Amino acid sequence: MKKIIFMFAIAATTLASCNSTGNKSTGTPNESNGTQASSPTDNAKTTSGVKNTSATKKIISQYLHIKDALANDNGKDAASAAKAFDEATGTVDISSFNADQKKTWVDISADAKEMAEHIGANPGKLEHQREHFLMLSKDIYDLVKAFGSEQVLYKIFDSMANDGKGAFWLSETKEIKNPYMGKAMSGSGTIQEEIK
Ligand SMILES: [Cu+2]
Repeated sequence: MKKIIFMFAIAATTLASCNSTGNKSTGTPNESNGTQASSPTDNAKTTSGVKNTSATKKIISQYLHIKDALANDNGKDAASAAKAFDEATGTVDISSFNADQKKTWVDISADAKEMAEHIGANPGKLEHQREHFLMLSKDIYDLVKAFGSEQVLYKIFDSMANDGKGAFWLSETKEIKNPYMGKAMSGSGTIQEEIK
């Protein structure tokens, strides 16, 4: 019972911080995430040579569900996929990770989990979900770079997304269905990288 109360407290805090930073949320989290995002990738690339694709498989598949839901302007489906994503982060078995992978996992998963919680808690706010999806995409990119991916993924960039600042997402297909623009500008974006 104590645990349940504690979890509610965390959920409440998350929601409160989400609402209170409503105006700032485009600027501040993006910047802080940007600086975090580059270093784990570089570390992982140079130090953790071993691939571990099975560990991150479930997470990537839920990420792709969120992506599809946002491309279809479906905030409800995005929220339920984000909840599944959040649950999947808790089931990852880190016992086979080497020290560098463990560190990378701890750094990335905590941030990714937070982004997923915000997406899950805001089914009626597509734009807000998209702001968090942008940061989640950076996390997943870093994750895939560090642990590999069982399926080929494409990094797709759209210069118009994120209020013209540009944003990328990861996709399992070359077909461009923009999760930031939704149906209004579905085909906007170019493939930047193929990740195997
Ligand atoms: Cu939020």
